[in-house]
Amino acid sequence: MCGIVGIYAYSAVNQAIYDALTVLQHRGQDAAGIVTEDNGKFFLRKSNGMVRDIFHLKHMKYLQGNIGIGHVRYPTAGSSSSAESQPFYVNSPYGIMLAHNGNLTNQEELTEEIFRSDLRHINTNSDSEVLLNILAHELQSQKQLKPKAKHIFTAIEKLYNRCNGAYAVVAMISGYGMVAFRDPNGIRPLVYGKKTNEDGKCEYMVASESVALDALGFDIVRDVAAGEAIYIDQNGEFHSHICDGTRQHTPCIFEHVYLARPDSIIDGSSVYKARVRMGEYLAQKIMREFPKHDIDVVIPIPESSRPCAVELANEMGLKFREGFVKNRYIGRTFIMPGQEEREKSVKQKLNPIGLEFQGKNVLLVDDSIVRGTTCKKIIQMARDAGANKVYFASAAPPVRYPNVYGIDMAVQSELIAYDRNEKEIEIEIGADRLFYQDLEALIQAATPSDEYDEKRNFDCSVFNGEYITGDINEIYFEKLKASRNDKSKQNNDDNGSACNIDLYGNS
Ligand code: PIN
Repeated sequence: MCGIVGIYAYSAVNQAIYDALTVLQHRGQDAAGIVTEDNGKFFLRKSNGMVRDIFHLKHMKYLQGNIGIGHVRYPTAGSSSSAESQPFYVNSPYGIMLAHNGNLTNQEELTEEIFRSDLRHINTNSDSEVLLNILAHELQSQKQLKPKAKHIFTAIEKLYNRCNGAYAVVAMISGYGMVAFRDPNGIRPLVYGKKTNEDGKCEYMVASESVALDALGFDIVRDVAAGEAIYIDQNGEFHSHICDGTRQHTPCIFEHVYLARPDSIIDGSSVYKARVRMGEYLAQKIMREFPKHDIDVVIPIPESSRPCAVELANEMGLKFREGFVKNRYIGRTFIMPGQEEREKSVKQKLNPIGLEFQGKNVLLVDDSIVRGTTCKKIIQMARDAGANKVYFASAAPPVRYPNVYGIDMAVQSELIAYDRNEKEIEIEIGADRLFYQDLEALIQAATPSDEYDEKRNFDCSVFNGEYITGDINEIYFEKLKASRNDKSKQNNDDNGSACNIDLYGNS
């Protein structure tokens, strides 16, 4: 999972992109980068770490120009080495910089193809470098010294024919403006907006989540459609084109479960509202399955489960209490590479308030259960704090399949729900009783109110194993396993070259 942003303005964009990246920081805390363009030159600063630690005053001064893109990363494919932080650069044609959120599912074939047919060399394990080189090749094959919107859209059409998987992309073409596009299934989110500056000129912003546009004072225009590309040319003219309108729009439902900020609206659906509804539906299920329950109090596991837990308590007529305090200065455990790091940080991250647990039957609510290691520890924490019975509710259904569309979750064997039924999971995590949301209810929760009677399509592959791109098979899973288990990540990290990059030498 990553966050991307692009801004086309008429004054310096460095601060605005920095600010947008801090708003998108929850989408990745592993690395960040900003590139701006001024007078045909790119200015790049990227490194491992949090946004606030990477960009110092000297870097900000260096990032000159009125157009720029930015990226926050959690690694999905390849390693977490800083050499693979984004944006990526290719010098031909024109000079292109690209930032990407998602995952190409045919990266290996494409890397081979790029080398053999396009005579291009890929120097990292990153699928974003592959994507950039395909874009570059398809632009080059238009053979235009001065490309127009139609040439850019044709290149993206060809890219869609070659690239499978999930990708929300923002790119800058030196001297020719900014491009953004979303994969034909629109799996990863992308939204754009505009604002009029003091001189009456229209400035544009594109980002992974609408909250970044809100924070920067841009009016949201709409989500980029599945298979659509938008292009703001060198004169500030806006162009858009559906480059592939043939496929089903299936946005990732996990954005609503946990990834996105609650104050974002994705494809017309409020993330906050979806989480509230998850609480409502989960409460109804608990009341159906456990009519004579003895729950005293509902306690959220902060942060993302809170709207769900509040509504769940409300619907069941139960007390809602804050039983855990979260140390907000520690990163999200889910997006921390390495099991050891994740486990260690649970204790440092959450501390129980004893009096909310002593002698009570508590219902803990979390957004999801993935590996189950964190929730097992939290249940034990509740018992140690004096709880009588500990019930557990997950706002999402059991996660049984790996994510191949840009969320670096876990390999299948590391998922607690892999080859376990709900009773076995309940025993494994040590809960007195476990409740999971039904998938139908989750889909309904994430469907915007005005489409409430229709069925919206989502990518629910982690819950139902249905991969919309149609190219996922056992061989793919085997390769994923090799690249994704914690051990191989550790090796990759160790081998990653240290690399703080300022494109023109200003380290
Ligand atoms: C909470 C995010 N959320 C917490 C991610 C833990 C699964 N985990 C998914 C629960 S927050 S486990 O948004 O960072 O606050 O099931 O793998 O143990």
